[in-house]
Amino acid sequence: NDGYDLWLAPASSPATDIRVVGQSQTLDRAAGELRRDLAAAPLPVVLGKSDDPAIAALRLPTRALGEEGYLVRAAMLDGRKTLIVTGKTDRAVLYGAFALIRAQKTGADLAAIDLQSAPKIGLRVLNHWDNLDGSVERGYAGQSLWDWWTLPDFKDPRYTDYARANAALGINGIVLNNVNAKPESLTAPYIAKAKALAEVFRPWGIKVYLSARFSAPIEVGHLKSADPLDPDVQAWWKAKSDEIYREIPDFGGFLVKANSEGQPGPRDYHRSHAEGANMLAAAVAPHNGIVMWRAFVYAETDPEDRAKQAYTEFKPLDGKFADNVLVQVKNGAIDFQPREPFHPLFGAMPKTPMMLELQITKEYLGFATHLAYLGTMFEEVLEADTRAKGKGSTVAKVVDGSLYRHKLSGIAGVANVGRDRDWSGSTFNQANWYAFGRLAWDPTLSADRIAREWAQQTFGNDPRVVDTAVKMMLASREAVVDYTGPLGLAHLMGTGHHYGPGPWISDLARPEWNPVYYHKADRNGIGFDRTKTGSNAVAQYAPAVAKMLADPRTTPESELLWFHHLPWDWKMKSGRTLWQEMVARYDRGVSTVAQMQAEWQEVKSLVDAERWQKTASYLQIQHNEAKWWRDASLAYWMSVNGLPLPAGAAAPEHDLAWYKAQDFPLAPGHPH
Ligand code: BDP
Repeated sequence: NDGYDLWLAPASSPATDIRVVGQSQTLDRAAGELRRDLAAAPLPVVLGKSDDPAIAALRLPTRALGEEGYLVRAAMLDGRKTLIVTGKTDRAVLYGAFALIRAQKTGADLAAIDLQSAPKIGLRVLNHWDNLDGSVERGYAGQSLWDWWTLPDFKDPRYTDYARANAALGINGIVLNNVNAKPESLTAPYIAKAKALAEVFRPWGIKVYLSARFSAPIEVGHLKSADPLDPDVQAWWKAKSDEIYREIPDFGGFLVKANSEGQPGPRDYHRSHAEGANMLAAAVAPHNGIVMWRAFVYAETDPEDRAKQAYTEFKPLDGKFADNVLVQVKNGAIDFQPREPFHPLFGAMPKTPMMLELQITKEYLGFATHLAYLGTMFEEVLEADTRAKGKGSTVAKVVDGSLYRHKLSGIAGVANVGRDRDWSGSTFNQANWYAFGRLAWDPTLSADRIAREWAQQTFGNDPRVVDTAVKMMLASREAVVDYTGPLGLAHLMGTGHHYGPGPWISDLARPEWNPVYYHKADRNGIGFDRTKTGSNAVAQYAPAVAKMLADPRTTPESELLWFHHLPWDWKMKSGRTLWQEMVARYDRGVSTVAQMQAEWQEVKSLVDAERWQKTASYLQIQHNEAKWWRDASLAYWMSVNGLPLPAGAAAPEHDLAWYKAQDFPLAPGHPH
């Protein structure tokens, strides 16, 4: 088993009595999925839209389901007990079909089944950071899935399998190209390629979107400027949007990275992000398109603390964005670190729909090889309480639009797929794509439950395998936090590739690119003071949160050094000093990986050889590298604090100079 099937493993003896009422490509696809993946069922299955006369006559309670919600339940049809899969639209029926398959694969009794679910978030989107040259920025699963060379003429069957895998989770949008966008993606030949992909995806309920380069009017349109207030520029974007919609009538809209890490944007013309976004929004509005405008900026507005910059720039723009704009915000204020506190913009812009951007690809969590299940990390941010409107104002409620009653709501995941046979570079990485999709549909699902249902669909229902996989998954992300940066430390990795330890790095051009800027360790202590005596970033949070974070004794220890600079002998809740606790966490990280290895060994005879062996080899790599992280980090901290290791702790294998000399010249997914 090479993992190609993902969560779509075909049934060995599939159900045959499956009937569609009504007619559409999507309904046909839904029936096809059931005929392939649903194992022999005790009841016949009928699928169709709720307004089809045959189904309407059953008077099922479908009214509250909205456009995309489904209902799966047994009813008497033509005198036979029948499983009905229905919803208002054919998309909803498709989601119902996948839900039925999932329920069966995870052990539900079909005779008693009663499923009813509607997505809480409207836009459930994958962001591909795929380049036109076939590489994928921060991609660790091979080349881009999109073969730009043979598109639009050849539609690789893999595109269809990709759409199926996404539709099974309820993902309904795909941004095709990197946020660091090339202007060529907006030219006619590339629009034709996007159109070909849109045609594959459409029956699966998936829209395509494009990342737009803000300066395209200059590069593609040969205008002198890209100033959003310039009528010629506005006219160019309007014409360009009309051109795209002529080819792709259900085109979703644009994603934009502007004035960030060298990308052009409205600030180049002294215009605000809102003015930039609104110009694009006006161009797509007549076609019901939207703009997802990223808040990942760290201009020199506030060089003292990068974590404050997006808030400083965007918060004053609340209320200034057009109705069809969403501001897309990363989960944390720096950049997809193994752990970050939730971004202070969540809850802080009540008049603006806020889209959450999560990274599924593991740029900072060990690329493809390290096992790190991100369901727990996604859950942590979604459950975080912004306190913006009192207790229970979770990030999930900001994102799903319920807290401030927005019509538009969205969530984005930076995809981890490529042309590897197993799509995601490792079996367990597939779980991160799965978890993103499931949480996008329902952000209140638990990471534990998602891990379990993924494992059941991936490895089959043997509880020994499922329990083991789930146990490994639930411990895995915390292990990465422990061995790379415990207690709220972050951004300690090597330059450029972001792989491996580099806490000593201090020579990069911009201060906020250097690990030393983030940990601020010296002889006396460690950590970034973000309280009143420091950058006062805590003041960007709602008062109740700010108050809690202002005091190291009420700050969660997992975020301690993110918010506070503390002496090495600071007393922790465990009774240990800060330094002792740090060492203990590094050790715990390494030993958790060893534990995962031992657990995986136990199920060797129960998992197919190919997937077992690849996972075992990757766990070995992870163990070696966890040790590398631990040893290099401790060697460095000791060179700074001059403290001995606590009794019983193993000395680093090499001296600091050795770790500093480790070179890492070639890394996948690193832009050259
Ligand atoms: C960082 C990546 C960089 C991306 C950037 C972004 O290192 O490659 O371009 O995020 O999100 O995490 O724009």
